[in-house]
Amino acid sequence: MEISFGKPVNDDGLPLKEILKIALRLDDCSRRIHVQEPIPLRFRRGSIKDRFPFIVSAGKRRYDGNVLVSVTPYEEEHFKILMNFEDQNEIDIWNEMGRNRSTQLMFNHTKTGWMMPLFEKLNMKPKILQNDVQQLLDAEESMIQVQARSGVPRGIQDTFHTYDQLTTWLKQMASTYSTLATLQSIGKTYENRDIWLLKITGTSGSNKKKAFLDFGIHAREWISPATGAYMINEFLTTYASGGTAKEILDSWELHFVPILNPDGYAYSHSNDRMWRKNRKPAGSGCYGVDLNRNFGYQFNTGGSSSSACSDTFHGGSAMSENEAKALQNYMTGKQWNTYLTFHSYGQWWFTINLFLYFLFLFKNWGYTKNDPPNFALLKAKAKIGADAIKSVNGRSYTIGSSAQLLYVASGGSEDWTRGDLQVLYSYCIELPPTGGNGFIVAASEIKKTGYETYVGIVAYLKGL
Ligand code: 0X9
Ligand code: ZN
Repeated sequence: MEISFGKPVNDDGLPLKEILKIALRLDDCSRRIHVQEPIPLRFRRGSIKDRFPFIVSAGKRRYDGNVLVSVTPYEEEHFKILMNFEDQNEIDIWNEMGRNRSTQLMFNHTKTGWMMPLFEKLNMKPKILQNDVQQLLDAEESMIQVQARSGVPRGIQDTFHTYDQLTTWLKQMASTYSTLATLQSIGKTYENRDIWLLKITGTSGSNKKKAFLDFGIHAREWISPATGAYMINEFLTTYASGGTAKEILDSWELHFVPILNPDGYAYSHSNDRMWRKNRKPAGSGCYGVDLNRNFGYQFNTGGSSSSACSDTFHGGSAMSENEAKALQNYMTGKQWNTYLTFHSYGQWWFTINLFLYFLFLFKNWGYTKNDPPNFALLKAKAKIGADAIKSVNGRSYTIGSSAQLLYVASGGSEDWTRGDLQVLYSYCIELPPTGGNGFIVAASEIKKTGYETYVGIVAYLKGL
């Protein structure tokens, strides 16, 4: 990598050389495993609001003047720069990074003066996609408000609902369809919310297979719980008329957790639309553990952070979080035929990443030729689902291991269900879109994504 160091370009007058030193921390090539020392305070960037969001919790956090930028990392240093910027809360990485793939980042426009030239110098092809993320959030908020005021009774598929609304709806569904559905709380969050599990199965059939499906492990990925609710609704309301729902429910028990991260989800509605983690105090005045880095298989072996303020903070120890423990308590000791965890965004159907440990041993960061065990079989089963999804609206999913396709990330739930619970068909599905406005999607997406995903999952289950 050749970089020429020019005059100071950032708004604090730090020379580019200094910025790069902080960004790269090349001596700390294991940053995603252990961050040895905290970043010195004087190098920490962002406003007080950025660093201590709890101080301004009275209103919703605003993203005025935040730009959404795409960059394309293609070598190890690029990933390190992005991950270190994220650790220092300089940027918010919206979707997973992948070599030679465009990654979307959000940061305050006051940083564009040094950030954009830096990315240019590194040939990462920076491009501003949105000048003001707050405008997207305002549009989303007014869409929800308009629907709330319209007086038209809103179905579960018409808008994005809060945790409380979804709770009420789940209770109603469990009572309306009491022969098919059972609602239970599988644990309490730090803020004492219930983690709901709705078990759905038909009134006929025996020796049923078991599927576990969870949604909303990451708070801001709103299309995920909405898709979960769509599927629950579809199965329950169409069972009586026979056909697909009956065929599936008479041979399967479907165990749905529609919101695996209730505190984070509630917070993303009330305080900060861009919140990702849960809400347990994490230390250093920061909140939240990335639940998808907290699971206990190959915990903390790459792609997660030990910094409490990071969006990928893995937590104090494996399975330290109530949400992960709730899943563990419920799932352990039962025989599962498949585990599916739904995120957004990117249109990926990820298999497990069980070879991460070897990546760690050989410091072969991010990429490997090794395949997870049974890779061909896993991809073949995923393809049945992905093909069915595509048949509905033409949207394609890419199938493969996320560490091979994109970048390492350890402590994910699907690696744990495969590694610890031996659930062979464990997958992580990243719902639409592929890019665009990322987490901020139109309410009409709920029906579109919901239906195609329902069709895909039905086909996938039939194929198992
Ligand atoms: O980074 C994640 O946790 C997931 N992507 S997201 O943008 N929704 O946050 C991908 C997880 C893939 N699975 C594992 N790496 N285990
Ligand atoms: Zn996610």
